[in-house]
Amino acid sequence: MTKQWWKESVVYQIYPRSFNDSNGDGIGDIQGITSKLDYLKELGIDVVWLSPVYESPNDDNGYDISHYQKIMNEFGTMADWEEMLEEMHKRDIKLIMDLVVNHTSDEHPWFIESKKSKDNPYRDYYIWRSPQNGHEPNNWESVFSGPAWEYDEQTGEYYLHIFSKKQPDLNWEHQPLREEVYDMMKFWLDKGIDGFRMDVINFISKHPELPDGEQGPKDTFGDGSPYFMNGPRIHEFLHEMNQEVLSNYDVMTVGEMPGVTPEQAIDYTADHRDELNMVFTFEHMDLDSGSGGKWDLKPLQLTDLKDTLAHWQKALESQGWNSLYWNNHDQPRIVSRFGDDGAYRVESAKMLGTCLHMMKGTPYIYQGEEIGMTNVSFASIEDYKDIETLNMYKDKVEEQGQAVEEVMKSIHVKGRDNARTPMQWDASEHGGFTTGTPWLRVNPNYPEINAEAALNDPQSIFYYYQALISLRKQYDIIVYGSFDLIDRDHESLFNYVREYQGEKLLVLNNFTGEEQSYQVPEAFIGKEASLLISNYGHKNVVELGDGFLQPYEARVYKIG
Ligand code: TEU
Ligand code: CA
Repeated sequence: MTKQWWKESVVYQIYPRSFNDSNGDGIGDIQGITSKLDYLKELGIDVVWLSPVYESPNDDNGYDISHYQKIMNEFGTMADWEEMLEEMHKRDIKLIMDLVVNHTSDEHPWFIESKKSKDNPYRDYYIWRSPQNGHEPNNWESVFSGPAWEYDEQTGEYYLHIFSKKQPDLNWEHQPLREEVYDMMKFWLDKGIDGFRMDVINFISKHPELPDGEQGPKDTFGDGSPYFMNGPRIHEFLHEMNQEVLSNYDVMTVGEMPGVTPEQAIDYTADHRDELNMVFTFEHMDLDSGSGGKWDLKPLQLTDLKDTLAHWQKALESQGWNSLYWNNHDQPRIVSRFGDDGAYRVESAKMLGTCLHMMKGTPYIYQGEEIGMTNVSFASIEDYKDIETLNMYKDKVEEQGQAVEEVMKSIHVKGRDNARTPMQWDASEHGGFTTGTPWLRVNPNYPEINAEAALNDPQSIFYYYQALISLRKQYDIIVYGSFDLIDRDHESLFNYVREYQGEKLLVLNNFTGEEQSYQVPEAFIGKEASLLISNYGHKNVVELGDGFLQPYEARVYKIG
């Protein structure tokens, strides 16, 4: 088996619409990415995960694809894409593309054909059902509010859309559809890409009867997720994809899997399963949501975060592989969410980076995380663009009559546009992202928080992330060492130990703005330790003993 290079890699996610605009139309583009590859090389990342750049009407900013093998006009041309890939590979940066095959856009030619008639050859590429008592075939809710079914007058049937009504779900039970997906994957792999991130890939197998979900007496909809996540043929489909396509290339794959558990993740990622290399879990991203879902705000309990991440570390310690992330284009900015985007923004961003990057698994950095970009709080819903947010606002404020202030508070804390405000390159207008009018307003803190300022500050979060990445290259214990949580009950510290071939790491993270005392584990007391990294710049060699951590302080000691 070829070396599993993705176990030693650090991945950087680019959301192309918001990364860098090269032609002044206010929309990020591929040439804009190519012009920033030296910046990424300086950071030290190994792989870029590029969110979708395929043709799309942008109902969900490219996650609604109308042609899988054409580049979206706003982003540039196939020649631009080929040049970007060549320039990445010249810099020894690999590229994984976003594979969105649970659904297409309703403007995809397959769907345009499928809805023409019940006996159209493409009918079974999608999931159509007859009305039930004149209503939707079941009680499922869309992730983007409202029913998960849309009625089509022409053929008198409903089609399923777990996401927006412009994102009809593909029918993976239909083998010709699966073959078309595999051909498309080979098209991109034969162009030289190095793998795929797979969008909600554990949704492609649904319960064949599509039964009603559990519905409380006050609920408008039922919970369909047990029937559209991790369905009965999911492993068969992923193994078929692996055998038909992936196993013929030296690539990495990561499956985005809402609702997946660590135990299920073993079946998706263990080597002998020949399915995927790793998965994105959502468990740690749901810990600050109440029973009403993501918009129902709940303070994070650090012990919950420790239990969740430690569970994933232990479950996949000897089989399968973890992906490690705090941020992506769907999640609010971590320094605002689990850190402090005020007085301790820099310290807490560095601490959060330490806590994640010293764990076992492949770390993912989302654009702007490396300079400590924060959430945004636009006053008016008019300033927000994300379909998930706009649909929720319409549903809660306009249809349910909820208070605007309350709904706007949830949007400020959890809205996906927090991650999609344009990358802040410098202190010039619009943060140097565009010379035009940005498609989404830039965070007003760009004069203080931007890449140029970071590159000119030796103490910046950028150089701290650069150091974390280079430590992973230097010490196999970080990549391959065991993981053991310590001080589990401590409400403020997230401390853990790594061990490998006689070496040990002691990783200390203060998740609060107060000074905290800590006790050194038995095995470390009195031992001479080198300080690999600290966000308060301490001295290098110490004799370990109990001590104190400053607000949001992180330290990594190595013994042996
Ligand atoms: O996200 C899947 C998904 O479930 C997310 O929508 C997540 O639950 C929600 O955004 C949390 O707020 C993937 C893509 O990452 C997302 O951008 C797409 O909108 C979605 O699938 C549909 O393709
Ligand atoms: Ca542009």
